[in-house]
Amino acid sequence: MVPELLPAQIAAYDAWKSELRGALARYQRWLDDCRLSPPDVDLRIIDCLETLDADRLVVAFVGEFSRGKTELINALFFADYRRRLLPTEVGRTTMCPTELFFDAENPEPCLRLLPIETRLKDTSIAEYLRDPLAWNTVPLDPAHPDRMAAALREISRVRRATVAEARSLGLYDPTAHTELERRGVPVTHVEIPVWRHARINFPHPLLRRGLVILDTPGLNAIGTEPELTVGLLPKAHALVFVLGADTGVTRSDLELWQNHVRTYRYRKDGCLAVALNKIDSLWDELRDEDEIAASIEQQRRRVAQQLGLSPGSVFPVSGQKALTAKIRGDARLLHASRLSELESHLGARILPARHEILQDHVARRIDELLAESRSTLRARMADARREAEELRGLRGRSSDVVLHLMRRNREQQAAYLQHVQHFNRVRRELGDQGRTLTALLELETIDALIENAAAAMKGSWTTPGLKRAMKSLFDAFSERMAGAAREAAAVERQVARAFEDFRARLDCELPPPRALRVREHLMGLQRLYAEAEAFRNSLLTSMTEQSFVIRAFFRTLVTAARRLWLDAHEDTDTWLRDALGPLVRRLREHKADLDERRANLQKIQRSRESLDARIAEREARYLDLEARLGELDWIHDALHRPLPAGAPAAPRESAAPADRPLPGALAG
Ligand SMILES: Nc1nc2c(ncn2[C@@H]2O[C@H](COP(=O)(O)OP(=O)(O)OP(=O)(O)O)[C@@H](O)[C@H]2O)c(=O)[nH]1
Ligand SMILES: [Mg+2]
Repeated sequence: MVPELLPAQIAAYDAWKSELRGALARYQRWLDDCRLSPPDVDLRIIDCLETLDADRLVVAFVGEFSRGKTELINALFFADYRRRLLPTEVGRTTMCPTELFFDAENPEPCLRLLPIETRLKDTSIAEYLRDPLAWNTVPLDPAHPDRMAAALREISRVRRATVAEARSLGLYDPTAHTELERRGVPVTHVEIPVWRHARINFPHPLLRRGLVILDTPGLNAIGTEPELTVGLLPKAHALVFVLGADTGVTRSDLELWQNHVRTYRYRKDGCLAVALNKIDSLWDELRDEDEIAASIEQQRRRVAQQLGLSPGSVFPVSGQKALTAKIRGDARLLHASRLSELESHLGARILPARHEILQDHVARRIDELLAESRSTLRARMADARREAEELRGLRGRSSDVVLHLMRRNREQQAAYLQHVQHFNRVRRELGDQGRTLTALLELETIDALIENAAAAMKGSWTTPGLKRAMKSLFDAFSERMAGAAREAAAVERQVARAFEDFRARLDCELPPPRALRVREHLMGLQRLYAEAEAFRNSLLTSMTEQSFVIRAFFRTLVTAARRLWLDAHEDTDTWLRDALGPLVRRLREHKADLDERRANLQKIQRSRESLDARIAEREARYLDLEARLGELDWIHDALHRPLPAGAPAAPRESAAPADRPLPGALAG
């Protein structure tokens, strides 16, 4: 069997995610053992575990029709079925955007198809996802690839429609018929796709590991389905733009590149590759290998120049020969197909980037918790040490000293009551400022803005009018979110001051306050805005039914912006609820420590024998806490571990102390 590069790398990435899951589970146990898991901490860990489970690696294929996108997908990912799984043919084949994935919660293999007529309704594809009845479902049988391939032919289905119907669906392109009309041939009917969107769910090993493949139809159809340009393509972690070596860069290839692909280059978390497919069309038995290689190289340079890229981003390949080679186990043909160059580029670019993003997301959120756990433990250690020292000082001293310590304890208890009063004041002030902040993020005000914009759009059927309405809506969004970000910064400063104050009052370590994420949401909104901008500009060149497209696009964008708003509101609410949590918890521990010390002093006053036992118990507690602190380092390291090299799965760096018994029970 010929080696499979990308699958091995995806497996290594998946193994790394399992390790991360293990470290999180271990932290959960650690928190339970130390009686240190307030509900919001548990929620945050669960949220990180969900992020890991939901993590997908989305690879999208874009290009004009018949360049070989689907054939490349067959060769890169599904050659193990030993046949052509997805339909490919001369001419237009993939008639609607097609997603391939595995959903562990609904594991029944099936093909689900959304009828094209749904374009007439005001419902987005994202909303249709929640409505299973809107889709036609065809069961699939992965045990019989032949039957499965036959069922998947449905993706290519087309039907005849009147021009009026095509127009109402936003699928009529008058430029396609100018020639006929010029000759006086009336166009009454056109061919349209039967389906608007296809979702293929089946348990292929790669899809099980979180790979999602997005195949798109060619012929600029991509511009007529706004959910592709706003929803699906920007979410892809890798975008493969497919060209044909037999056709070179045609005008329509260039249009597609300029309108929908080019901007993807500037994304720091994405990988863009250009596949110059069908290089076998340049193979020629009358020429020697060097000559063929030189002409492929020449084509590659020309393509790179036309797209304004370096030649290194263009990958000459033959999807069809690669598929044949993999099916037949022909290593020479596979080598000649040059598939592995494209594969290793994708693997080397997407997986480390994905690793970094996920690690950043999970590790950063858990690092905040780890910092809090660490400072809680250090504060507990300081308490234990302070008491042990105090008690050691009692050895051989008169009972006056005990009385003196008890007096001091009383003073500290009185000071504690003052701390609590001060804390309540701080909490009230934060509550007031927090309400101002959440009011700025209220969804109702956003919905009112949306309604106004929708009314303005209904009133203006011209494309510039629609575009203006969209722009002013997004300007209003950004302005409001920027106001919220300013307010958030003020609230954060208030909390930081309170922490500083309590650090001095209690003479103890406190974690740094957690960060509020409104600025991130503002950035998310700005990204959405930039996508809208690019989309508006791209429409200047396209001749499809513009108002239809813009309205659909508007719906998609508005849904995304509302989601962002909702997230910002929810995040802020959660943050406000627990911003002072570390202070409450420290105050509680401080009080418990004072009470325990008073009880100890009373016992010692009654019987001096208990003194040594107390001291020993405090010292043991200190050592126990120290061991637990060490465990946090292991958890931290596991969360920050680099991505293991590709296959074969890298050996584990160090044995997890999970195998070691935990230190003895601790009274928290
Ligand atoms: N010679 C040659 N033909 C290829 C190659 N890759 C694909 N083809 C053929 O080109 C035709 C189109 O391939 P598809 O994979 O259907 O192309 P597509 O880009 O998915 O096209 P649409 O689905 O219509 O957008 C089919 O007949 C394929 O067999 C290749 O590397 N070499
Ligand atoms: Mg196709």
